[in-house]
Amino acid sequence: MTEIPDDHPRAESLRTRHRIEAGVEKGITSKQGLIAQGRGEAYDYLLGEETIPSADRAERAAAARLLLADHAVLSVNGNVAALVPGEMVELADAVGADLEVNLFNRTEERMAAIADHLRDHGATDVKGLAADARIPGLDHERAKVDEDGIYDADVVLVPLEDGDRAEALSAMGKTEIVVDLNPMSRSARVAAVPIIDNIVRAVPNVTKHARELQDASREELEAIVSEFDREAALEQAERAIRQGDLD
Ligand code: PTJ
Repeated sequence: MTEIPDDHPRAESLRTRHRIEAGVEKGITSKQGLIAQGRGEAYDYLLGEETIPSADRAERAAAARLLLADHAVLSVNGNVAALVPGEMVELADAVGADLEVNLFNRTEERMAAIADHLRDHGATDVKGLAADARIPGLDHERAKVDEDGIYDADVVLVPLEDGDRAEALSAMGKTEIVVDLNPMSRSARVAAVPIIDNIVRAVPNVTKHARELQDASREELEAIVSEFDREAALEQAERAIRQGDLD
């Protein structure tokens, strides 16, 4: 693998690509995950590869929402496991959430490889392998969830999937926090808190906000959640993408 010099203008983006490639080689990420990353990269390029102010507000609202949850679950797919395994474990610890593997291209081998990978990064309990409950109204593999995990959760973090699971979870009455660089994706559009940012920046920033809010009262957390304007967040991201200058 070619060494990427730190002063390369696209160093971060190239390193992220390599992490996805390594995920495919390890049997963690699906080949479709390479395509998904390419799609995400294009939006990120137009966003200036930075966390725009509306995304930072969404990340703070997400931290508050996770801290308020009775039972929060962070869903992990093959791209998330390749890009931010340790960061997801840290976020789960910071907000007292469970981690659950949930795959579109589900195989027992990939499920086990991702669970092991998360444990190698410090996770103690990884859900998703029991698959003893189903999300109603979905007829593909993403419907398979753990009864004491996503099925029971009141708040679910759903990163990187443009799909119908987000709609089905919302129909179950769950509060969804979505991380997706595409503000027009269906998942971002149904989310209570859509985070339009690269997952590699978003997850550590949600954790940072959660640590800052650790001692905040319920009222303060509720105020942060209710002041967050999801429509404005989607609109501001779309405007940044459409009008961004490419200097
Ligand atoms: O691991 P599996 O089997 O569950 O499959 C996972 C993928 C990602 C392959 C599957 O969910 C998929 O095909 O997703 P889509 O439909 O391509 O949607 C992925 C969404 O995530 C797109 O809207 C991308 O813009 C967005 N995205 C891709 N990379 C990133 C991202 N958003 C944030 N950060 C990224 N790094």
